[in-house]
Amino acid sequence: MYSLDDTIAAISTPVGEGGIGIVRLSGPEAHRILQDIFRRGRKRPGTNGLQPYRLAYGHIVDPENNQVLDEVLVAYMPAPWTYTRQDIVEINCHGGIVPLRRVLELCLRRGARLAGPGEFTLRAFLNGRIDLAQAEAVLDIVRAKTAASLRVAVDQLDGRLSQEIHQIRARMVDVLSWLEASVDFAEDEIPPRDIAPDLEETQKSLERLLSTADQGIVYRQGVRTAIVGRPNVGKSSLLNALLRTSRAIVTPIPGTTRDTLEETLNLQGIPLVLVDTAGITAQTKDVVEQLGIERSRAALAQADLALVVVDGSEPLTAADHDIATLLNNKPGLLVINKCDLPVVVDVDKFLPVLPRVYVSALTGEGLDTLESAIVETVFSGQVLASDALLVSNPRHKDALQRALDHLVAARQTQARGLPADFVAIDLTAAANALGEITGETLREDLLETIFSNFCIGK
Ligand SMILES: Nc1nc2c(ncn2[C@@H]2O[C@H](COP(=O)(O)OP(=O)(O)O)[C@@H](O)[C@H]2O)c(=O)[nH]1
Ligand SMILES: [Mg+2]
Repeated sequence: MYSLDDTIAAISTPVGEGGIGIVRLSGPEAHRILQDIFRRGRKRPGTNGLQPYRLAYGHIVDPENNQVLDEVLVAYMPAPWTYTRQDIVEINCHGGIVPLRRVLELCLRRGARLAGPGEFTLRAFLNGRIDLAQAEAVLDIVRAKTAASLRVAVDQLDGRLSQEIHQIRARMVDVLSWLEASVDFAEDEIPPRDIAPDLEETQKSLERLLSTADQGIVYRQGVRTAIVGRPNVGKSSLLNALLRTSRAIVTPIPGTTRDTLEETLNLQGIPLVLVDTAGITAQTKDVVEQLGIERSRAALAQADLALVVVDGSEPLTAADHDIATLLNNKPGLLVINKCDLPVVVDVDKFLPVLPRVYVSALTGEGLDTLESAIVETVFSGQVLASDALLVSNPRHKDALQRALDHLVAARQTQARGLPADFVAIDLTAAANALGEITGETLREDLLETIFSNFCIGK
């Protein structure tokens, strides 16, 4: 898959009907293939007079039977100033499935190979235009759910994270080269150096980056939030109130919601994936409702956060307590709904103890407080400045954590006065872990997993 010598082709726009759709080619044969299939008006066959980086109008024609496949605009972008640093051709077709497929098939018949998932971006990485963290940012930009998620991803594509990682790693490598010299040469041959401050400051830098990861990951991945509670407490009403739409069906009849329902809410930049669930009760004989309850339990198990809704106008019931036991230490908020009515519920009896918020899904009272309470819980009370560099990818967090562990080990080894080669072993491991983030330390299996998440054509 990682050969750079063949020419790859793919439909780079989403499949479906649209104004335009783009077939993209990258590789040494891209221009020749374009020459085979492009007609620039009747008098000027082929790509004659085609200017690089300019759109040109014409038709895609099958040279075997002279059949016109589509009326197009094409751009020819010669290496190295392109996305992949190879020759790139983009063919802007009409955005229907059939014209795009036929143009793509023609490119394949003329010698291109269908691109694998993310292969254009992979080539950009392998040709050194972007590093691994930047390649991952491309996918994050495509998938960004809120302006805040987009900001974090654009920062990463810009290389802010990579630079920081690169600097920390360069300092480690610098210490390493001194350590290795001190093993190889006699004491009077190399200048003495106290590496303790280097190690200490490197540790601080790693810890600082790591401390941003939880917030960054929230912006990138969102927070799955299950709205749970017994029937008729107002779960669906709460979902609608938070979304400010009437997305879920609300009735006074218990058991209205039979299936889980998902909607994403932008909560101060956090993509909050709200999951409305069927009311959990022990007694129902209705098969459909019973299945719904199974799904509710599953939704709760998969959620990052639970909004446990109780009816403030009624005493707690056995079903409320059942739900409490399902929580299982999951972060949660106790939402006391219907506070427009006289509050009679005794929430002190609700265990575990959760932060409480009084709301009325009917009047909207308390919704602001609920939203702030959610942000507070998600970020454990500490929100970083909006321009802070955030680590947003769990893979990066994991690599940073391993780098930190090895670095701490290196410091301990050094503090115990063990020989330089022992310190060097730990420090090498730390530098390697860090290098995995940018791809400076290359692992083939990593490339597989990262790029398999991309769509074809990216
Ligand atoms: N007074 C009052 N009634 C509410 C409130 N929220 C929901 N309800 C009513 O409670 C009933 C059940 O609401 P629903 O959202 O379907 O509850 P669910 O079964 O938990 O999803 C409906 O008649 C709603 O109009 C509220 O805040 N105040
Ligand atoms: Mg409901």
